[in-house]
Amino acid sequence: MSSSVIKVLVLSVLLPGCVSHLRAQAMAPMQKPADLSTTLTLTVNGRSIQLSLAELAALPQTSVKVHNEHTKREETYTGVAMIDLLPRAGLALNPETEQLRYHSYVRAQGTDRYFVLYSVSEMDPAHHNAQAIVATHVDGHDLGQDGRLKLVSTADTKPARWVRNLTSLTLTTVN
Ligand SMILES: Nc1nc2c(c(=O)[nH]1)N[C@H]1C(S)=C(S)[C@@H](COP(=O)(O)O)O[C@H]1N2
Ligand SMILES: [Mo]
Repeated sequence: MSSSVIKVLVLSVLLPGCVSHLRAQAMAPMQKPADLSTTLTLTVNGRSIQLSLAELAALPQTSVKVHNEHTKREETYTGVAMIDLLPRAGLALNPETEQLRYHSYVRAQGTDRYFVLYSVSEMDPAHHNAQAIVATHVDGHDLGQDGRLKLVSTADTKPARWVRNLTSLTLTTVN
């Protein structure tokens, strides 16, 4: 047998294996668990504070009942309302800041850098028929695989703006 025929034979045996191996890797990437969020960095127009889990637990707690469209289950999340966190970073909720709040949005990011946006108005039950909370518990227990902190909101029809392992909330005012 010529060497080129042998090469073709060897390749025809090896290649399909390599290709199917690569395809399997592409279809089922190794799921490394996300880093746990253990503090929340809250930034309002450049001014940052850090809140530990203990500090969050000491703040007034809010519970929301939501339908999880993925699990098709009703879930009750408990934690701190996002709107209640803003005064802690220097943004008082008073008539003087009302216009500024209408012009502001919050970028909520997880440890895996997944992020979503909320306008401040839609996290304020005084303006919008919904709540957005930084949850630490679901149905009376910790959040399990979702981490220590999870952003959950009540008005969305899909959980895409719920952020697991929430690590930062960054408010920006648009001029
Ligand atoms: N940190 C983080 N949160 C995330 C995501 C993500 O990739 N990272 N995906 C979002 C999307 S697109 C959806 S649909 C839901 C999925 O949540 P589940 O896998 O718990 O159903 O989580 C959201 N929160
Ligand atoms: Mo999603």
